[in-house]
Amino acid sequence: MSGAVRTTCPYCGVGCGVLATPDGKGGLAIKGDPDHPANRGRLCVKGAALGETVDIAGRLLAPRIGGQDAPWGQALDLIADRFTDAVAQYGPDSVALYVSGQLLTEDYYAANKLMKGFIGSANIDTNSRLCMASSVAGHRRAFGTDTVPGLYEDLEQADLVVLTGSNLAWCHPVLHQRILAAKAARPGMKIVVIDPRRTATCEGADLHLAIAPGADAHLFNLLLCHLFDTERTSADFLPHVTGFDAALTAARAASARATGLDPADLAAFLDLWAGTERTVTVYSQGINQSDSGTDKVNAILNCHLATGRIGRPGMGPFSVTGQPNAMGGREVGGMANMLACHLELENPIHRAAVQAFWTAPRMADRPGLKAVDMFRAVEEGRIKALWIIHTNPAVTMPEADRVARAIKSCEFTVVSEVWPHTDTARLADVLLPATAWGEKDGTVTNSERLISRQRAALPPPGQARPDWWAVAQVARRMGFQGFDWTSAAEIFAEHAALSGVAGALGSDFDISDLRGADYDTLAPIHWPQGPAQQGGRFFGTGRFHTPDGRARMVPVTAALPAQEPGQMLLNTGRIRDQWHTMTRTGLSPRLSRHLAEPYLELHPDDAAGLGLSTADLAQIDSPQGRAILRVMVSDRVAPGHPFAPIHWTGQTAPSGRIDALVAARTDPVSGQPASKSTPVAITRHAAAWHGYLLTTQAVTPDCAYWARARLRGGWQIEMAGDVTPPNWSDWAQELLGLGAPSMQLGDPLRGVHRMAFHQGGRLAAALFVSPGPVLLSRDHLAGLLDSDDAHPLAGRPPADRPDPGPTICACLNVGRTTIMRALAEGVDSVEALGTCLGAGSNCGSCRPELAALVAGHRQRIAAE
Ligand SMILES: Nc1nc2c(c(=O)[nH]1)N[C@H]1C(S)=C(S)[C@@H](COP(=O)(O)OP(=O)(O)OC[C@H]3O[C@@H](n4cnc5c(=O)[nH]c(N)nc54)[C@H](O)[C@@H]3O)O[C@H]1N2
Ligand SMILES: Nc1nc2c(c(=O)[nH]1)N[C@H]1C(S)=C(S)[C@@H](COP(=O)(O)OP(=O)(O)OC[C@H]3O[C@@H](n4cnc5c(=O)[nH]c(N)nc54)[C@H](O)[C@@H]3O)O[C@H]1N2
Ligand code: SF4
Ligand SMILES: [Mo]
Repeated sequence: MSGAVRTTCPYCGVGCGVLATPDGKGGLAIKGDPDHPANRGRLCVKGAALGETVDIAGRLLAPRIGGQDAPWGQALDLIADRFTDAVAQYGPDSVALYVSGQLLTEDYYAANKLMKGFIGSANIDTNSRLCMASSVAGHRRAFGTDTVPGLYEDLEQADLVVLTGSNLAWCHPVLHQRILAAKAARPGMKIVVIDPRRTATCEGADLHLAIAPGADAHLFNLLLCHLFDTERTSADFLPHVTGFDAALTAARAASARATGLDPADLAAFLDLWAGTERTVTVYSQGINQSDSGTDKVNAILNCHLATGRIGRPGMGPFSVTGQPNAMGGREVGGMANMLACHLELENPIHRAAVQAFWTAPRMADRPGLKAVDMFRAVEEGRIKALWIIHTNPAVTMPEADRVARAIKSCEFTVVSEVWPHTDTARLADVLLPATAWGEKDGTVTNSERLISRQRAALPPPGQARPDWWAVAQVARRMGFQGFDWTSAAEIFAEHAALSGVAGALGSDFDISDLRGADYDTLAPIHWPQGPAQQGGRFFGTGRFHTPDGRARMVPVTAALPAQEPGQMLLNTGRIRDQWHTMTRTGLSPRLSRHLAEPYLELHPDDAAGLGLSTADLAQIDSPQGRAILRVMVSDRVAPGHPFAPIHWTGQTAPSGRIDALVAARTDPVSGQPASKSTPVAITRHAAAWHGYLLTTQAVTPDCAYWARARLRGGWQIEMAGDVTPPNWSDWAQELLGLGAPSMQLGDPLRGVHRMAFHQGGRLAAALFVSPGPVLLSRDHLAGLLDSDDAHPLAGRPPADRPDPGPTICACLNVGRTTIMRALAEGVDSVEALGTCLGAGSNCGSCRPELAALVAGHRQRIAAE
């Protein structure tokens, strides 16, 4: 492929290599990089759709002060003045940076250096606090350092892969596909999924343990006892470990009943784990996002340490990172309780070394505010100037309404963004336009410590500048030396050099061999790359970064989330085709088809008790706030433990903002919020009317509930209101700014109205209103804007064009009904569906869902 730029996907921590080829018109053709070790050419549906997200229409293209475009110089001077004034008047701790695991390492390095070495406060925290903090804290307690010991190939070499609190099939799809491919090649390999929900990851697994919410420490403590009782602990490795007896004593208090598991399943799991030397335990947010997340991490690490299953091929604990550069952020020390290069903020020798390297005037010498505390300090007026870079906390922080109010009330807020209208950007005093993926240069580190380059394939639009550049400019204007870099390459070289200083002090993070590497051509490479070690695994030899060189087992008192009898605990998480607040994936029509509306997945028993059915609207209340969500009744969730995705915002569905409900309850060690178990009350939201609107313009209706999703040719908006407008045609005309409807149909007495609006012979809008949920096929309606259907108000497809049903395969646009029809006609495997329909044959992200449909069909046939 000529002209292809070799770069890295900006979404999840798998860190897939991407070949991006400019089409000369501002667009990019996207392919997986066959030479990248993380993905070998594969991409999931989000990565494959990257080309649909690079359009610059609507981008923030110039700095704005108070909503008005302003020159960069003026914006930077203002920021430097306000930060300098606050520090002079109220001290260094009166300012704060809130940054992101999506920053490139170079951006992150610059921000951390400014704050910790020059402003002299550690008030820099990151959305990784909501994400990886419990893993980081657990690693540090056990290993003395925040180190992921293993490599992705361990997941392929293992005989047992345990996935707990991880929906890998949707959240790390390419890594999940690598595991499934390894199992297909070696069917003896076993996969166990531990999750209160039956997720897509359970397809292809040998065992699903639908654990009681929050009971993982009980389970892993039971496992530790079982390992001891069956003499599976490692006599060779235990001399490298301290704390075994105390950990075992604490583990004895664990309760099998608390896990909620069937005793036979529990026993099968304990025996399988105990009897399989090559075991990898993968975990993510179902473990981390808990008010005892750090303990849960250590309960897992304890089992691997007790058996010595760590740092050798095919075995080890494996915390998968969520964001593309969550790991890079940990390397630069971008959290409020870290220094740089895995050095410790509280260690005077470490501080002095970094200070000397930076020639820093004023080093922070104690931890700064962690995310939740930081926004509390903002609320209380203790933070006078706040700079938010590459994250959307008004949506994604727990107690999001409160956080949004706090940001709004802050005396001076800067937001670095690519869009001007995100929920957070709207609250800023100064907006700085950042270059986006596709336009910027730097490095990211994935979950297996693999450093890859992101390379620009497109020119920066307007006045957009890299995030590191804005930080360096502000630093210089504050009078600081050491920020005169002219490229990301120079920052990387400085970071690599500092890591050599750290390595000499015993840090595991040493990439000093890369100091002189050719940045432009740098191929993906595992850290460490220093005199002590080049790549590979950690801890296999039993040497750890603790004072005595031994790993520490931690006594864990297993807890359960607080819950009143009968109270529902709301679980939250991700869906397959959207990334966080959808500011990028939401631009792609095909990514918007899989699940186009915020929803509440509710067990049939709960739904029956509440009198709710699929497609109804539910109101969810917690002491923090309220949401209204579409009900999806499903036995994939457990009774009392409904699930809602996190992706909707004030821009896409104002009443679907899940973090408005979530309490800022945090883990005492890591400060990470518990986002998976919020006590809530659920009731029916009895709307007076429901509507479905197709429109070529992104209009904003004024009603109790709406949710907007991108379609080919425009948008769809689901709506519901408490007050019925006196005249629907007038209502629609006002909302759409269009003339009279070109077609009308309906039964006004029954509250059913349908109307279409044409412009230049094309359908410009169509509205469907009914007193209850609009039960017409979305997959038919959603295609109308893009079609020449002469009867758009019929609400069903013409006889010669069968309705495809809800989208399953977003790449080739294959719907559920089409798939079910093929199954009925005798197609009987995922592979065969790929051959005859194309479904699942491109990125493969939908293969778990296809497998579920095939399995369901086989069961029905067997039962007949
Ligand atoms: N499609 C997509 N992929 C993404 C992202 C995205 O936004 N969209 N974001 C990325 C980021 S930043 C992150 S951090 C990762 C997150 O990746 P994951 O951690 O895999 O994703 P989540 O959906 O947050 O939660 C994982 C699972 O934890 C389960 N869970 C809840 N409570 C418990 C419990 O008590 N015990 C156990 N064992 N499980 C529990 C939930 O039911 C859920 O299925 O995904 C990354 N990848
Ligand atoms: N209830 C609940 N809440 C959660 C979670 C959960 O599971 N449940 N998960 C938590 C986790 S793990 C995470 S990681 C967070 C994620 O939460 P956030 O980080 O807040 O979500 P994003 O949508 O990724 O925000 C990134 C922002 O950066 C902007 N952006 C894109 N590119 C650039 C760029 O190059 N430069 C700059 N300056 N800006 C850019 C995007 O437009 C977007 O507004 O959410 C957390 N919140
Ligand atoms: S698995 Fe998908 S989202 Fe994650 S890095 Fe690869 S292509 Fe990007
Ligand atoms: Mo995350």
